Amino acid sequence: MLIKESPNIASSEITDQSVFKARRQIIKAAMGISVASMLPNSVSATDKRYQNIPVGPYSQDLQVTDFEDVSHYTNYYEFTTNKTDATVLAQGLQTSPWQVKIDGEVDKPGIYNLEDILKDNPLQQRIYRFRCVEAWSMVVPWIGFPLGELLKKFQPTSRAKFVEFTTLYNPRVMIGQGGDSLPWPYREGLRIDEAMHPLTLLATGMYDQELPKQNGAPLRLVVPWKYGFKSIKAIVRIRLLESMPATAWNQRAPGEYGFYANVNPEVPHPRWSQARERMLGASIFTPKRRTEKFNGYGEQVAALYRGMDLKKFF
Ligand SMILES: Nc1nc2c(c(=O)[nH]1)N[C@H]1C(S)=C(S)[C@@H](COP(=O)(O)O)O[C@H]1N2
Ligand SMILES: [Mo]
Repeated sequence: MLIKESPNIASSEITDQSVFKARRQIIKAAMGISVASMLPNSVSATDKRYQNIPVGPYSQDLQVTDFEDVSHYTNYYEFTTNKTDATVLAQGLQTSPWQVKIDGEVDKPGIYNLEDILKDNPLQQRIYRFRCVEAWSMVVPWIGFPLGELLKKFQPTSRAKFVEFTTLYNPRVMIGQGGDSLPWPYREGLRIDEAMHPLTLLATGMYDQELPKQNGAPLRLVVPWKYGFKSIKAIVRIRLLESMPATAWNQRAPGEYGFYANVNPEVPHPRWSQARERMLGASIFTPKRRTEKFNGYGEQVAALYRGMDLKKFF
């Protein structure tokens, strides 16, 4: 049973990716200008563009990965375990209107319209590195706001020690939810100090536009020092808890995916090394990048884990 794609087959993935790109170009050429121009719009570019979004703190001056690579190679098991098919399948998801339930250990629980949440939380752009546990990585200009700012508005109680996030459950549209690749709905969690950390974002966009559906529209988490599976997509519920929540990947394979999941090149995944990463869009001749501890954000976050055995808390 496939649990997660091992980078051992990365070369065939790369081939798939370049074949896919070439195929798209051929399709576009064959269809002529008018229909071809509709193709990228329907699956990647969205109609809502963001303008003049200020650059927020912690944004890094890095060369970003091509939008085409980020939006055509996604992990979205609610639709499929196939990274390129998710691009098309996710288009069936209706992302507006959208509501988010905020409950548990907060003084102001409720069901809030995303529109209203956005009125109170001004957007910023942050360029961050993103590292998947499958040993590929990218650099993405996210648009979003700090999760901590949002949480403060709902006034967590003194018992709030963890935050649980839940993805939409709608197997009629999210056809992968009819299968058992993961326990549904997808759930993730953070410790409260991780959630309040100013690096942690809720994103609504990337590359000056709304998030493409396959990248987690209309609202996803971005935790840049943790493996990508923590960055849950299409969030419908945020619940504050006194005890550590169960998470989908940990339930699926507890020996492989821990709750903390901090990027750590020194701790291999049981089935492959985490020492290096393939950067999306890089040619197959480009050497892999050396993975950094905490994905390069150690200066900001290492103190959160003082006293913990990082070898154990993978
Ligand atoms: N709901 C949900 N969130 C998810 C996933 C998923 O399958 N479902 N995949 C995770 C994994 S494994 C990764 S690496 C990132 C990928 O984000 P991207 O597809 O935008 O690159 O999303 C994460 N969030
Ligand atoms: Mo991932």
